[in-house]
Amino acid sequence: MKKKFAFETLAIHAGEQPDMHEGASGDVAAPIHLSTTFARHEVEHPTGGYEYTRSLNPTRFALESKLAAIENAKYGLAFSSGLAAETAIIMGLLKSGDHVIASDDLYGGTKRLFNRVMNEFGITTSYADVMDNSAFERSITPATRMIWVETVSNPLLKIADIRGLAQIAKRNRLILVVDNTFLSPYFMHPTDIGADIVMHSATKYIGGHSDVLGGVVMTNNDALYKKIQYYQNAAGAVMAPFDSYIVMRGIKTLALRMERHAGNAQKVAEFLAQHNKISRVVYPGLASFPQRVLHQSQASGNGGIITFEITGTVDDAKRFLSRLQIIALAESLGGVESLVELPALMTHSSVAPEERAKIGITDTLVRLSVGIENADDLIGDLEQALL
Ligand code: P1T
Repeated sequence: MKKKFAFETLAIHAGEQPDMHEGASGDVAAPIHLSTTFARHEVEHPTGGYEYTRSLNPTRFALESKLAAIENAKYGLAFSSGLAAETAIIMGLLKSGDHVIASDDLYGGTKRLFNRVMNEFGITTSYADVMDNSAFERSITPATRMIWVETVSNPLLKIADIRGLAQIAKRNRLILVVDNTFLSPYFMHPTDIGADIVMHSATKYIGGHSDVLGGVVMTNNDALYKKIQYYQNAAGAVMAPFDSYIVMRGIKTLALRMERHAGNAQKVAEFLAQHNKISRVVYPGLASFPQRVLHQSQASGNGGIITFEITGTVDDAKRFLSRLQIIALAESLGGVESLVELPALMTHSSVAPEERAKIGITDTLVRLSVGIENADDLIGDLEQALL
């Protein structure tokens, strides 16, 4: 499909135009091809290029085409989880002895993958303050091959300067990888402003309904794509056909959902900012957000995640969380339903306590994923739990 169409149109149509050939059924929604293998007339000629679902599956390929279109990129790849996508990028592109510089504030599972798994294979990682580009530059060694950042970061919502980091990456021949899970392709295209690779946990906004696990990778670079695709087939953590269909279905409403997530989050953040039991609110849509200018220079919206500090002790924070009635106390984010969690004891518990303290993940820091329910109902729920 041509790239001239707007995001909303591509999200619905890219990758799945109805098959109108004589004898075809003309499905408007792409069919789910569950077959693991594909018959051929002759040994050397697979029908339509399909051989075996791990290598290529029509439903996954439809999703991968849609992903490329909505990122304005050349290629898309779909994996069985966000961490499977991360593993494919790292293992597909790096080798033992290579070094990665990652931002200090990352999803706990990503840090665990770098520190406890990749480290065992000889791929080492050092961490730099994502708000200081020169810290990345200072960390470069002769072995450095990759820079890895999240925009917006999990859970402290720090903004990585993608254009600045892209220049550093280019000067030093490094691959810049951006995990854009928190904004989704609707609010930002890192590949348009210099990222070599963008990845997402599709389990979050892209899927959008907390009912499918997935990870996606988009790039414009032919060589990087070929290596990651080779690894996808060789190691095998592909997204299943049924899951590919569910993710495609989620993408069709991504624009609508992201508008509502951000609109609700703005109202909830403003409510929290004036509440006397909340000492600090971090949300890119608030005037108090320290990196507002940088954020606005590279993204078109603020997303649906808010982090805030409850006054008092960790027990006060726990009491608040267990009093909520609509907002579920659960890990994950980006679904239609609001979710809340305590990063220090939940999503980031695998990060060492002294490291958490250093980057600012306190025991009373709460992360709220604002869903698309009625904003006043959400504010009412927070208000009664804060009493
Ligand atoms: O859970 P999975 O689909 O494997 O994705 C991992 C991942 C990668 N990147 C970011 C920014 C993420 O937030 C995640 C997963 N995060 C959570 C489960 C969470 O509650 O933060």
